[in-house]
Amino acid sequence: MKVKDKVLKILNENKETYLSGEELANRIGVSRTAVWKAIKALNDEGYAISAINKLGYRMSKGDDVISVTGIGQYLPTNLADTVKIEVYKTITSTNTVLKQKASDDASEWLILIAEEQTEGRGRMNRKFYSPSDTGIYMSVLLRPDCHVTQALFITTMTAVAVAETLDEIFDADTKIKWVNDIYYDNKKICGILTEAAVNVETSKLDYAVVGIGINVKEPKDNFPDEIKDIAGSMTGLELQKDINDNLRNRIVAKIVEKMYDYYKELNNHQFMGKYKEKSMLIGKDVYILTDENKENLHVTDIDDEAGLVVRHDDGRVEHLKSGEVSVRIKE
Ligand code: BT5
Repeated sequence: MKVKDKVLKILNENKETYLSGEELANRIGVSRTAVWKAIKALNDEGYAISAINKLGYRMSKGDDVISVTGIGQYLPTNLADTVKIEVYKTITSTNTVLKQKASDDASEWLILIAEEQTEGRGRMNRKFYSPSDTGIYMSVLLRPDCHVTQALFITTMTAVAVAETLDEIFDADTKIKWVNDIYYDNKKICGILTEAAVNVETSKLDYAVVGIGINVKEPKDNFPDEIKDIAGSMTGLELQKDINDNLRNRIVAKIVEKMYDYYKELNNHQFMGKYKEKSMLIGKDVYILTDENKENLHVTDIDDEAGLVVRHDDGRVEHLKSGEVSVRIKE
């Protein structure tokens, strides 16, 4: 562990308490200058560590800055050597930048995370609103040995990992809306965008970049008008349950841990059982967004290819493919 990590750990364990530079130095076994440098580096990462002459250093309760060090403290030790994380204060789009790094031969499990995106994207170049300090915008680089037709399962395994993480941390019951959205309290709180490069000779994936955008807290300026009716956040729950401390670092670490586990099931899709259990659509009446007549379709299942199985009013059964259609629940 680096000095910086050790300082952060001790301050985290002693929130609201001043610890002198000398005490920190003695506990870690380094010089006071090394402690001072570590504090400076942490402040540069965005931690608000207060320093008062004669009293020392203190971390306030409720600190929630995304940082490599902060995430590292919650990642299982077996992942420490595999996962490489980079955190940015602001970025165009973690997916865009990671795709560039992937083309430049970056290794699997490189993860980019940003506090803010200026060009956050959804599918088909739709905008993903990514304001600073309240969300998590992250992209994970994977290099699975799988056929391009299996790429959709990267999205579904990620949806399960994110939904379960939020459920565990917030003690909530989130729902997965086929195929790439996560809802809480009937509002979209997360979207997933998987982009892949294919080797044309083998039809296998060269890489996949999985982008995850989560509205953890309500944006400071609220959601823009065009999405205010559909977008939501986990706001309130973190305060109610007093879990704001390191909240986003914990969420990121748990998502990565779960993704790592589900990734082992990428070829046998075992996680699809959980995907179905958390489905928001199974059992509901929906219509296809582009259908002017809004024909009533009853969702009966999600099939082995992650298609949505729907029954028309005349009894006909159809398997809808994601990417081709978007559906809405009938009110
Ligand atoms: C998505 O697309 O929801 C995928 C979003 C993926 C975002 C992540 S963030 C990290 C990485 N870097 C990126 O640039 N992207 C990924 P889609 O299903 O097409 O939904 C887009 C629609 O969601 C928009 O047209 C809006 O209606 C709505 N929307 C936009 N911003 C939102 C937000 N913050 N929360 C909820 N809904 C939003």
